[in-house]
Amino acid sequence: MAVHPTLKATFASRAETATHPLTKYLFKLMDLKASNLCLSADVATARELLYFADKIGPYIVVLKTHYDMVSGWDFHPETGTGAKLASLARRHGFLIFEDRKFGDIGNTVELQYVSGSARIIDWAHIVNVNMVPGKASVTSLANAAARWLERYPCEVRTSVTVGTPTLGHFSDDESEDEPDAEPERPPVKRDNDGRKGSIVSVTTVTQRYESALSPRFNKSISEGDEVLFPGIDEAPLERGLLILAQMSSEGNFMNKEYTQACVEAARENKSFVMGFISQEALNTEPDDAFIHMTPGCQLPPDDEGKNGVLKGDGKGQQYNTPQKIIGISGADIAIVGRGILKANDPVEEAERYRSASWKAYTERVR
Ligand code: 5BU
Repeated sequence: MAVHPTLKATFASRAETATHPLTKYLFKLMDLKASNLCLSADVATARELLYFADKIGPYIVVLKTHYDMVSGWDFHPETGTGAKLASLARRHGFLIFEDRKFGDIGNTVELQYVSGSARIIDWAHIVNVNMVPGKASVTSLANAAARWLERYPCEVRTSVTVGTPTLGHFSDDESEDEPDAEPERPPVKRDNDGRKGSIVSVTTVTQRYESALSPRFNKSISEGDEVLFPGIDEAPLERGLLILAQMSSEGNFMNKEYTQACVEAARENKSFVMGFISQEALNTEPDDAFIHMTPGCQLPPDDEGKNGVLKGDGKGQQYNTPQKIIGISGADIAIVGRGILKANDPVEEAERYRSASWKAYTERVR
């Protein structure tokens, strides 16, 4: 079979032709940072997650999270863990990919994506879907992201209070909608003639529009706001999806038909789907320009056996080298977790993985 043109194209040229704004941005980032490495930040605490995001940030283009394995995750939309990660992402130039593997009916995945405590869509540029429930899970996530983006310039915040009104409820002063403002004295309502009236109980629904410049959108954490990597702009607001087309685990049930259905769903939703989590490149039609990220990646300690298959983790995970994943199977980004996190010097190891993955890419496109 003829080699697909994306396998020989540089990341810079793929940035030029990409139609998805986030894919375009990611290819630019890869070219600029000379990195096609994703850190899978599978750590137990939010403190470690932020530590690794900061230390390894300069070497990667994507930081992959599993927010539900992290204890101490702070869900505060403005100052919490997601907001802090988003700030580090801007500072070091990487995208956040929450490996949530949504896998339910459309209505449920939409809600899991945009609401709940985590509000994943607010801080994760990229998420992925396990397409077992069918194509509707993809279109529903796409619709949810489109609605989120439409509302982005002005978010309506609704607060409902039930009970005895406070002084603020009778005030004309707009600033009274400070949520935490304490009443100075007990509420007393006066009739038109100035006599004291009875204290009433009311339900108040307050809606206010919050500007896109609000800290909710992660722009107010000042310590992380400086851009350290020259030439990197703010990431576009558009969100992106990766379809889980193939898995790295031994004996998984994702067969050829399933993988092909994933490719079809991607082609049908190009404005939202950036590409795949897969074990090989899946671009086959001339128009296909999807990005591929591959987990199950480790390097032998001494760089030997580059093309060989490595020992698994004893829990079903199988590993291949960056050379095999990028150079032979045609993926674009290697996803590495424990290979970096468990090393004696994770920063040095991240550089070793970056360098090996980049070398495999440059040799592929040569
Ligand atoms: P490791 O420590 O490099 O084995 O971590 C791999 C990560 O990638 C981990 O977070 C997995 O949940 C994730 N992963 C995977 O290993 N294989 C897959 O097919 C998919 C995700 Br999809």
